[in-house]
Amino acid sequence: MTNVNNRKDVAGLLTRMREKAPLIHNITNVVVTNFTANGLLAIGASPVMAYAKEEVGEMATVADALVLNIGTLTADNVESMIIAGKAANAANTPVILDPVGAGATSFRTESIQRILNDVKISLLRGNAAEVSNVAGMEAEIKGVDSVSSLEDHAVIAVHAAKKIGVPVCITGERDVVTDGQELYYVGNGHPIMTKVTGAGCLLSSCLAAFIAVEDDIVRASVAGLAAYGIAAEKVVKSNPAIGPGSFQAAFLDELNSISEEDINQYKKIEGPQGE
Ligand code: ATP
Ligand code: TZP
Ligand code: MG
Ligand code: MG
Repeated sequence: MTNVNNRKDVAGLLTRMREKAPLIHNITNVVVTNFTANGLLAIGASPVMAYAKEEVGEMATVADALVLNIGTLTADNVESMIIAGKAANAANTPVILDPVGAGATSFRTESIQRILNDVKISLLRGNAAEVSNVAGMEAEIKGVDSVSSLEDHAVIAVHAAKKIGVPVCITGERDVVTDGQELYYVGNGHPIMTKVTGAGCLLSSCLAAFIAVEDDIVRASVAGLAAYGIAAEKVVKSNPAIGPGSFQAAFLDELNSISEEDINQYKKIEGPQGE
């Protein structure tokens, strides 16, 4: 596999993404719609939100990546996601799935399974509990004292990737990405990101932008995670007392200005090839 720790490989993907300014079709939740569109613009991609059954197939076909996010799911949206996902599959457009709140209600759990049955996804990105639910691992992880330890995240991610048959990214204090064989950790980021709703949803859409220009899903995800986390770190470094409201605005500014040099200097990536 390509050495993702190679400076040019990881940082260079940011430039490649910006040169293409990939069109990212989002079927996402009502909480994060504006933040997601602005964040994609800031990092250098082109956002579009389209939900109607009458148009999602066409939109997914012309898009460079499709993001399915179940945060505020409706029965209509599930149908739209499946139509869009099938069209994306037919057009070889990568599909990124963010299973927000999977397991919280049976509607979410069942809808995710319907989507996975009908649509071939390229990356599943969520928190540890969501990924465990999607992979049907809740019973298996029940007796475990804590499912939040970093080791647990790696075990859950590998198990889920093997079970679902697609690369998986679990985020948190340290992010994990795996295709079920190789596993990478990305340590960039800052706890203040948990105080901004949509930090995870926007991340999924930003990862879609990187995946739109790189077929190696794990490598694209590692690059996107590092860029995203470093942008947050830079905000706090320049204003250590910043609160969530100002952080949200400053984070968009930093996504806009983050450079290859920043990634080379600050990336915290651990993987099979070492750092
Ligand atoms: P949740 O529903 O658990 O809030 P989420 O979908 O919002 O999940 P997160 O896991 O919060 O997604 O990840 C969003 C971003 O925040 C990622 O870039 C991740 O690295 C970063 N992040 C989350 N928690 C921390 C933390 N404690 N320290 C550093 N970075 C973090
Ligand atoms: N409720 C439904 S979707 C949503 C909330 C609060 C946003 C979730 O965003 P994230 O990125 O998973 O924190
Ligand atoms: Mg969050
Ligand atoms: Mg989330």
